[in-house]
Amino acid sequence: MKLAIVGATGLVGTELLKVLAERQFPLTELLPVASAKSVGQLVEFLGKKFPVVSMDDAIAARPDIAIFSAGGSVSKEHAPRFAAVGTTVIDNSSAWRMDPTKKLVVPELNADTLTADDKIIANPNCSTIQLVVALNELHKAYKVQRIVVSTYQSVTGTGKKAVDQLMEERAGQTASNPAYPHPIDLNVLPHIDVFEPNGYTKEELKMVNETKKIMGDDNIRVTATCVRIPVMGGHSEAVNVEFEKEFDLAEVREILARTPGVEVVDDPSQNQYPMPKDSHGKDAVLVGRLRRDETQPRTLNMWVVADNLRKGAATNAVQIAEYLVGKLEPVS
Ligand code: 11C
Repeated sequence: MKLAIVGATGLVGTELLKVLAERQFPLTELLPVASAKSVGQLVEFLGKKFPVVSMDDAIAARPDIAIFSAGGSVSKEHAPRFAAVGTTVIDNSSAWRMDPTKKLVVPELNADTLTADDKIIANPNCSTIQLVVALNELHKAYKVQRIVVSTYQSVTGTGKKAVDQLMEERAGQTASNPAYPHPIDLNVLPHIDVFEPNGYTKEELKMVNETKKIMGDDNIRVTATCVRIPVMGGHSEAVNVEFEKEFDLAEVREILARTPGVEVVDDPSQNQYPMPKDSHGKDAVLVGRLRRDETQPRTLNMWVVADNLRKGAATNAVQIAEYLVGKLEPVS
């Protein structure tokens, strides 16, 4: 596989290189792509140095797969250019997710819908991915009717500028180039992405719409409040989920214990529950604090944590690429 990484020098791009190396992805050639000012800079992969190339040079090289993590406008402009030369694009931005002609893929749920004709494949938002991985097998058993989710999201979801803001504020300085409209250290911002006319943020609407698309059920009702917290890596979610069928809590634990991509961490007697610091570098979605919502029937409360740069972005994209290995015709 000849592979291009668009946005190779960003936080997700760097994590992508780590995940590809760890999982021994069958690479024959690596084409790191970044903005014009980074062209020629060297990117290290498995002990070797690879020069960053321009978008045009990467397209001319006709890679088999291009993984994009460079924002929506870059994807909108350049993903179709890769697709036109036969490259399969796996896109981490929100550009194509709700396009009805594009698949929105979390491999544990729906990789089997992919065909060699899918030339632009959308990778969901990080906070959606961990939610649907946790709910997938429970949905099969009890059918999800309604989800109320509140998120506690790490600054790494915003990118390097936000990481710098947090670190500068923590060092007692005023951030030189802040990512947020308010301080983030010692603070909590109920504001992720831009506000829409209905009062929700785009991040909240992503959780609503992407969840229904990935789970293949428009009848699932989802409402979300997305919040940024001063945490360095790992998104957390308080999830209240109402099912159509009655459930048994012990059975819920058993189902989660065998759900692909999930690790149950739930022993309150030992203060064991998922925490973002324990998710770092892991691909699993950690689930705990399992308990009934005692205010209404057939409703479960749980706490879901994942490394947003891994399963929320890089690992999910690499899993999609792995699924495609052996299924794509070589491009050149
Ligand atoms: C965050 N979830 O934590 C966002 C980052 O639509 O891919 C990813 C944004 C997206 O800020």
